[in-house]
Amino acid sequence: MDVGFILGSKSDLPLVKKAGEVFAFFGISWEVTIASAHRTPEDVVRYAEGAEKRGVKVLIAAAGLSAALPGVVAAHTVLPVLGIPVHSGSLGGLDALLAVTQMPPGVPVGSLGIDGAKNAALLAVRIVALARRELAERLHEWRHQEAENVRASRSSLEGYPLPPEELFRP
Ligand code: RP5
Repeated sequence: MDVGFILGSKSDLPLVKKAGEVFAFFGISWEVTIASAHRTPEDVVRYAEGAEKRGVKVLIAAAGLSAALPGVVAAHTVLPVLGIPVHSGSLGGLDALLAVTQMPPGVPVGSLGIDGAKNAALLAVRIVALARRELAERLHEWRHQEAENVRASRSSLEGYPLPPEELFRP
């Protein structure tokens, strides 16, 4: 199992779709569960403690409001933990962003942006790719394709004043 994805609530489920698309593209094996740092703390601890032994390489934890989940997971494992603050509540995810980012020294969580599930998945792929050559090659191809997509999008600028073409030649 490459990646374990933990959601603080069923209401965080839409984030999984974006990550799942990335994992499917790169052929990453993953699983997803719902466990809350505040409502089912024992389940969070059991899952985090067991992940390394089960062969999970990276954990992703997504939670909103006073988002303790990524930090609690990181406190119970030595696996890399990526935290996704979820857009929710009166503060629109700012509370979760601060909670996920401001971890005490010694308990690291790699915080993504608010609702940053796609980047969390891509970062997880990069981590897994450190030990998998074919995956690293696929990441290179993917990055190249992304650049080509941006270049191709310039054709939509027809009718606008454009800078000289040679500025963009290698
Ligand atoms: C957090 O509180 C969850 O991660 C969710 O983002 C937020 C709201 O949860 P629900 O009240 O929708 O279950 O624990």
